[in-house]
Amino acid sequence: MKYTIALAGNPNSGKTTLFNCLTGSNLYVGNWPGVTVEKKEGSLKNTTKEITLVDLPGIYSLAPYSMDEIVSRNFLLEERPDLIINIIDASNIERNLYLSTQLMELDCPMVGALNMMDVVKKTGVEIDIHQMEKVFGYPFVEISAQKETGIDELIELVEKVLVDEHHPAYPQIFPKEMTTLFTDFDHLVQERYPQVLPEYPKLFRAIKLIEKDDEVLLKIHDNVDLMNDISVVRKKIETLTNHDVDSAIADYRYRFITDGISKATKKTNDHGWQFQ
Ligand code: BGO
Repeated sequence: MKYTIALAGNPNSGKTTLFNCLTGSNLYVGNWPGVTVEKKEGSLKNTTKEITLVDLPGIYSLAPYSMDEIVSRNFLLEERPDLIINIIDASNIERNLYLSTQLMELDCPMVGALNMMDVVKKTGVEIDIHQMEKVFGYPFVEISAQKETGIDELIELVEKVLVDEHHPAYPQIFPKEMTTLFTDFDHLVQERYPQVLPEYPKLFRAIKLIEKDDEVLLKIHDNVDLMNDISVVRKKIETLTNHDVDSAIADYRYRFITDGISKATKKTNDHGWQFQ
């Protein structure tokens, strides 16, 4: 059995360093089709399985604002890798987890590689990876790509998740009322517009339609009835949250992250005292 896995993360999270650790020198470098963005892929080393690792361009979100974001997102949506390794700069964990909340909506198995742990440990911050898994719904491993620590554990975890047929559902990021609006809207789309992006993961499709995502709008631009239905649900979100739709969605993502991080991390100060 051959597997394809994607390495996704923010710029400067240590993605290139990790990619080199995981593949060694056996890599193929080309361009993503139609664009001048570099595409790197290689075979995962230290495994008996046939696993190709595809390095996605570094991105902050799955919004289609840059060519890097479009390339990464199209790969994840169209190629549907067997697993995503989400590299997270753990010294900047909240910001990095913003992308992770969007990756969760793709409904693809995922492993979180908490990088820069050499830096984090020096600051006295401890991360409880079991609690992280409980909160975010996928397993994590602590690594330092630069010091090459935790790499074997990461490969072991990747192998384990790849063969695990039971891929648990990701937790709800949004409050109940918002989630209900998203799922009701998704049902409406499936019923009235079954031809609209049927291959997209449901929650991702609902949110991107509601956000009036540029790439998605290009695909449905002349569907006046759908645009009207989108306006109706946007109004409902604005009434519910008292915010515009984009801020409300981003705000809930950050609240979910902040809440999760407060449960899964603690800081030990120089004198050995612990406080949350
Ligand atoms: C420079 N720990 C530490 N401490 N640093 C790391 C780790 C880690 O686990 N992983 C990566 N880095 P990229 P993207 C640099 O290049 O892999 C460092 O964008 C420097 N360069 O070494 O390039 C890594 O692919 C001069 O740092 O990230 C690199 O995601 C002085 O994080 C940087 C200091 O890694 C980004 C650092 C000339």
